[in-house]
Amino acid sequence: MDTPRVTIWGTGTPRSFRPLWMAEELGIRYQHKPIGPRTGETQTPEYQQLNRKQKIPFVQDGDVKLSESLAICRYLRDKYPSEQVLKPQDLFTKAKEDEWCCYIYGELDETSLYVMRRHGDLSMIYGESETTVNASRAYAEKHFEVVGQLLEARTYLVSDQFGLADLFLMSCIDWANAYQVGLPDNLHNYHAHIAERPAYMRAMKLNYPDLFGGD
Ligand SMILES: N[C@@H](CCC(=O)N[C@@H](CS)C(=O)NCC(=O)O)C(=O)O
Repeated sequence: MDTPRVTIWGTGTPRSFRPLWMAEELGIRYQHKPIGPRTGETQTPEYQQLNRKQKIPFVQDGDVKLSESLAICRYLRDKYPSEQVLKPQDLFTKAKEDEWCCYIYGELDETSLYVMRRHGDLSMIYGESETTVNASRAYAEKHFEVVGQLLEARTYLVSDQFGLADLFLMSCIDWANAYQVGLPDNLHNYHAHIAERPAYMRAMKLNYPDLFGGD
């Protein structure tokens, strides 16, 4: 079989999980390069040629080279659409999806969970601060409440189909569970329902092989 056109770099983090899950949902043929953060693999001259930011995830599709998990997932979804994943068609649905993705990425990922990571797990680099970790946990809980309230009346975040915003929220719920962030009950139910998707489990095994016996 010929080499797949799409290559996805990255493993082991909620950010690297997202493109893998999206690719699995869409049924794309791709090559996975499971390089991890802070292993030296993002600092090699070859990788820096691809991504000056020295970060994962990263995707190459022919001439297209992309970093940023949200940009990558949206690109893959739009380039290789599948009935498995919502592809908003009208301006309103596009705007609502954008709103939820920005909120989840900005408030849950970057402002809360990653700050907890920086001053918890990565405190040898960024400095230890229990105060910051606790304040970020409280901030995350406040914003998970908002999402939980919306999901009391619906199955998916946008429209009536699994989509990009759900994929991002799911990755943040996994992350929150690992960090003992308190979540509303209905978010646990939402998570359990979506986690039944076969593509989610395939991507989990690829991204967190150590949790699944290395297969
Ligand atoms: N905003 C980026 C964040 C990417 C990012 O920070 N990746 C981390 C792992 S979660 C990384 O590659 N760190 C490597 C390093 O800092 O050496 C995204 O969503 O893709």
